[in-house]
Amino acid sequence: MNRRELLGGLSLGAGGLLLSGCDKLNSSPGFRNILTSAEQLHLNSQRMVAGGLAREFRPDQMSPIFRMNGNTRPGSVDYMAHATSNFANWRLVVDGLVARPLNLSLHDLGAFPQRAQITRHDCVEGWSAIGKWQGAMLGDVLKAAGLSTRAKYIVFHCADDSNGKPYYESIDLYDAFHPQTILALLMNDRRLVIGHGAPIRLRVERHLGYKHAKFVMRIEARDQIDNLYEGKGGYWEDASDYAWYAGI
Ligand SMILES: Nc1nc2c(c(=O)[nH]1)N[C@H]1C(S)=C(S)[C@@H](COP(=O)(O)O)O[C@H]1N2
Ligand SMILES: [Mo]
Repeated sequence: MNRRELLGGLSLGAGGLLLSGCDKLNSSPGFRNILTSAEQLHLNSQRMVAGGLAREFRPDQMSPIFRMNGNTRPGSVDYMAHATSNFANWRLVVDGLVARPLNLSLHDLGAFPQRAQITRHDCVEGWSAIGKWQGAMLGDVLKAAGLSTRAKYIVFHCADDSNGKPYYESIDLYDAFHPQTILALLMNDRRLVIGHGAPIRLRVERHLGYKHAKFVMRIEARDQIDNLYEGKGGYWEDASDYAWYAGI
């Protein structure tokens, strides 16, 4: 599929922030349920900060070593087959509340405008690292799929699981259309290695490490997340009461 076919004649903006949609989201009952009142305050104050962009660093500030953390190699037969064939037949599914569900190859994702950013990753376990990430802006992919006005959350379904529970994460539309929210294909100018989430991983800057879903296989647009798995919006949110809005 070339880019023109993919976008179906849509005009893509610059991936601008959905500032006007934000108030609407914050006041909807489903949205409030998922946040504690402290998280809601944190979300509001962080988003009022000018521009709302995460700090970007210079190439000479990149960490010489970037740890791998959490799951570093999904064990499913399906994923292992993709890894063996270097992800040639891998497809990203984009579905749920969209007008045009998509099946995107790595080549298709590479045909979207690419954004590169050097940012700091902060893990709750107490380590940070600065790395360079490049990939398609999630907002552009969602526009290509014709995101429904009913969608409130974007869910990332991953290839790995822990203790039989699939890894997943979710974000709201503000973060989904944030210009620094990308589906990273490259890390430090190379194809993502398996340990860091090959073939693609989410970068949702200004959030803690666990929100940056690795091994993303499917992106689903939903109007609710409290009816998914254990209802907290992510693997760690369900497992350990980690905050859903993990802003930093
Ligand atoms: N699919 C998946 N994504 C994941 C994890 C995981 O175990 N599985 N771990 C998270 C955590 S806690 C962190 S800190 C980062 C680690 O990313 P890295 O391995 O590239 O350092 O990935 C996050 N995304
Ligand atoms: Mo982490």
